[in-house]
Amino acid sequence: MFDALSEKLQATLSDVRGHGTLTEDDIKKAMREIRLALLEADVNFKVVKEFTATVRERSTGADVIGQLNPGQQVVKIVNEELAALMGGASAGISFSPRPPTVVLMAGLQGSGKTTATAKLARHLASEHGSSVAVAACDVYRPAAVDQLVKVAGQAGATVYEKGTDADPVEIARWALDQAKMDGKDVLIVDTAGRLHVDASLMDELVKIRGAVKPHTILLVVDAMTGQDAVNVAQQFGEAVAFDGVVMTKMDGDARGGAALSVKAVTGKPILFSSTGEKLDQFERFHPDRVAQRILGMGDVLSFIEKAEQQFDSDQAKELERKLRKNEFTLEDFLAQLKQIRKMGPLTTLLGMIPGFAGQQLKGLKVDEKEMDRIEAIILSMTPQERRRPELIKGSRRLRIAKGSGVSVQQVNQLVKQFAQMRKMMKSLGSGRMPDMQQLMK
Ligand SMILES: Nc1nc2c(ncn2[C@@H]2O[C@H](COP(=O)(O)OP(=O)(O)O)[C@@H](O)[C@H]2O)c(=O)[nH]1
Ligand SMILES: [Mg+2]
Repeated sequence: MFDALSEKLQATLSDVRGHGTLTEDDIKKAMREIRLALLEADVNFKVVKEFTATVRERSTGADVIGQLNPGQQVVKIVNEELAALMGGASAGISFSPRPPTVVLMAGLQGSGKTTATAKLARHLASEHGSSVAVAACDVYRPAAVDQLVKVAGQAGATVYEKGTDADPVEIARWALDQAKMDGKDVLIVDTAGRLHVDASLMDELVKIRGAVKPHTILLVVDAMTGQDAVNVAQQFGEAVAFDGVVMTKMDGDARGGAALSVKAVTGKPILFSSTGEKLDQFERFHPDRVAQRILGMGDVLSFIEKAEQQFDSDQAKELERKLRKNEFTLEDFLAQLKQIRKMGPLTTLLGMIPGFAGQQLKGLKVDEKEMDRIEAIILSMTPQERRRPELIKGSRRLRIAKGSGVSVQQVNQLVKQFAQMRKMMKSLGSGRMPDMQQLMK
């Protein structure tokens, strides 16, 4: 999949990559080609618009950084934004501290729920060593229970079923009790779909959800249905909030529009992808790897990464020297701020650190607007003022405030905080960065 998109993006970017400088026209042309490629891949048009706007904004003014030319930076930006579009860092299902962890599978008829239930069971058993049971709650089609018994059996999972005469909500509740008694780590609840999202489907799901209190609700959607899959996901999300998507039949989808749009439209990432009917054709979805595969520039991207690391470590050494000698200026501070922001929203970054679950991060919001303001204030200073903030007095303050659209008090505050920070760093006498959170209070 992604073949056509991949080919077009690669052509555009290898064109751009050779450029030592990029004019506005070069960028415009590249963005036009990227927009077309994404639209042809059946990506939601609003998503395309936002994507190209972000890439354009980040690419404009791309400068030579270290060994990287502007064209290479555009490649890097497209790569990063593609990954971000699909959800950034890869996420898995969340396990309950008190087993069994319950996973509820939802989706339309034929989307691949039953198959994905068995595949997920197999995946969790082999990757996490979990003992897995599945519950057969699709009682509307006689063959549905048999199908689950067969595939889940192949996957080595225990199947809890009561045929097709029992009530699905009762089956779910009973299966949870069984799973507890049997000491299962995970219970995956397979449910019935409908041809369309309708009230009775949602009603049943809500009841099953109430009965088993799932830790994760996975929405199974068929990639081959393109934007329909995205619309279905949106409708589902409005009725029954889900945590992540299982994108199935990726093997039959040449374009990739659903995979590229669903996160942006629903806010929920793809957690797993299914690429065939066989049990092992199922894997965790890694947006960054998929983005790299689409761009097909493994070597270029790893060169870019290395050049950047080199640049970062050169910068870090210089910074350390300055800190030791107390030569750290507002200009350096601005460069640091930019460096950090370049890596993406701070909360996302923190979220990638192992051990930081999404929950714990909620109280820890870094105010991006505040960072914008600090940047604006520093940018409104003359280079001399940035180097010697003690010059900033009287009319200079007013000029800076006006230039950056803030109050004189806010300029004062920044200058004061910076002075404190410098003092603090001097006493530390090491290359350690001060606590940004403290600084921004
Ligand atoms: N090619 C392909 N077929 C799939 C994939 N996932 C499911 N299927 C097939 O799609 C059909 C419907 O799947 P099923 O699990 O019964 O869907 P459900 O109605 O949502 O439970 C079956 O024939 C599956 O073998 C996939 O990733 N690739
Ligand atoms: Mg089924």
